[in-house]
Amino acid sequence: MENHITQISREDLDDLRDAFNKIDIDNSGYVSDFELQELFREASFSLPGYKVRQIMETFIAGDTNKDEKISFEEFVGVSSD
Ligand SMILES: [Ca+2]
Ligand SMILES: [Ca+2]
Repeated sequence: MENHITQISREDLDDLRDAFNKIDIDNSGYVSDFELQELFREASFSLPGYKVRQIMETFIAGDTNKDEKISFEEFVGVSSD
């Protein structure tokens, strides 16, 4: 688990960092509730409801330290499954 992040290539990590920064609207370094809701609102235009719920559940499960926000490390864990 500690080494999780190093198994991802440098390029993938840059892509993930870009994606994370887009979701992290207020640049707090965490994706919090309202930012996730914003993401899912946008996703629901192009994805069916069950798919959006699936992603939401993945994100909620990815909050491994249960502080109700997703750090970049947690985001990488979710995205590389
Ligand atoms: Ca944020
Ligand atoms: Ca967390």
